[in-house]
Amino acid sequence: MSFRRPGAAVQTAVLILIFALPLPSHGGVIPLPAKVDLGRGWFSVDSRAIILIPPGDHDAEAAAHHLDALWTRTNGLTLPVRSLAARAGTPTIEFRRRMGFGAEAYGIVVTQQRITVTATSSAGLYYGAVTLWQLLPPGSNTAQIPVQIIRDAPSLAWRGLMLDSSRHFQSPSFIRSMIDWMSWHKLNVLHWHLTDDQGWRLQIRRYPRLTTVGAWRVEPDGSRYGGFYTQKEVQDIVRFAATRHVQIVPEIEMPGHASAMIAAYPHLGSANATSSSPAPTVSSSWGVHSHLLNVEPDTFRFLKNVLAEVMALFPSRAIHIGGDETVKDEWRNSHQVQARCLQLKVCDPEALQAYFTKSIGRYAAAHGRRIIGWDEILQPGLRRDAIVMSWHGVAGAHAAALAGNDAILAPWPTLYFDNRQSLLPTEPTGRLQVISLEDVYRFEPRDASLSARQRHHVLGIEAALWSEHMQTEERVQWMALPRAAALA
Ligand code: TNX
Repeated sequence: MSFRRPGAAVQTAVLILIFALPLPSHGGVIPLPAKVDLGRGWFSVDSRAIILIPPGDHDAEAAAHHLDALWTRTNGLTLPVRSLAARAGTPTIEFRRRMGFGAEAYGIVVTQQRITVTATSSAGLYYGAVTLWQLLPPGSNTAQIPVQIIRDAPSLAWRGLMLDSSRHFQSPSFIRSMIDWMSWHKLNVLHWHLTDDQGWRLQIRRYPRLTTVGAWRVEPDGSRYGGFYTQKEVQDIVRFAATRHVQIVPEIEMPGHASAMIAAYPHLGSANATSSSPAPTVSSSWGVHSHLLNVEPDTFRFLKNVLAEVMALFPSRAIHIGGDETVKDEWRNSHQVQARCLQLKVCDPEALQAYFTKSIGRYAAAHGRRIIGWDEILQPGLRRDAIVMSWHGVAGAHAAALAGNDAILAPWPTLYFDNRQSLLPTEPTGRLQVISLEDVYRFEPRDASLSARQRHHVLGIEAALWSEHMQTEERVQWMALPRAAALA
């Protein structure tokens, strides 16, 4: 698939936002650092400056080269990266490692002679570099950064964006560019929605039909639409994301939103074997579909084999198993499912979903992972290590926190970036509701009604790019920015 890198457009969006918003003395950094103390005077950056790193510190070296690459791109400024101090009087930008900073925290001290970026972790050094990049106004290769002291650490650990690659497919190079600009905003989780009714997008070696069949649909005009990521492509993306301190959390939807999986392997479905309704195909329409996986031991074996390959590809501790919008009619009407429920003594369809979640959760835990699901998984008996992603507003997250489960706020409509941003005619077609930049910026993730301990269970926030109405990569980017900056 041919593809034009959207780098320039994103960069422009980031820069317009940084320099056009009349915010207080933040130095142009998004997100606003936790603490900025401005002093007097300036550090002049020009081509005589050097970047100094501790000898043999690969994380500092990576952060330094990243800063250099960004300044080269936006300012035409390329500085030497060295591990030996230069002659007295050489303007120096130093990366330094020191204990005592939090997991993603860093400090920057700007004096007239020297800039020092200090952190304990690799992510902290990286975020220090990103902040420093943004402190220099773009466009010129000689510029001044005000004397100041910055102390920064994120207030939430999970700062996510969800990308739906099922309804529409995006190229690996687009995914990489998205990871890049996410990291410039210090967003750190890409939740990758890889399977749904309209397409299965991840190569699974053991079950090739998932992609030979499940990745392709016939559109209403008769054309074939689809695509998938090979394991090699995924490995490359995961490796790239690690260099940007972005964790990729894969989502494999079950037991609903599974038409593509069932189209590829019909024995996984629950449609009544004797019914005249045809087996599901990979869907070419939107909305909630009725097809559910069945609850046979064979189906769980299949899912576990799939998850084994997923876990081998994605080091993320959290694995998303969907769980949303499971209309239970097929389960109620299927002889096979009913027979199995009698054996299991779980005949209430809601309880059957809880059984489903429990089986998969146990498997994930046995492999050192924890499941995440949409808030429908919050049912009696949910494992304590399961994470609840609240999309029915924030209620699901609060219920989860009260129950002692970790939770993520991903509420419709505010963090649903498939909603349009304005009523301007330049807005794409799609959802009618308007969620503006300001609406997103004003979203308040802290709920005063939760106790400190309950609040501790709210890991963070996530915005969703559901792609039914985002046919192209440019459209995904349009819908994501600048609202992702407000999210950050
Ligand atoms: C609901 S939110 C869904 C998605 C759709 C989205 C927008 C959620 C967990 N499920 O399948 O894409 O609405 O239409």
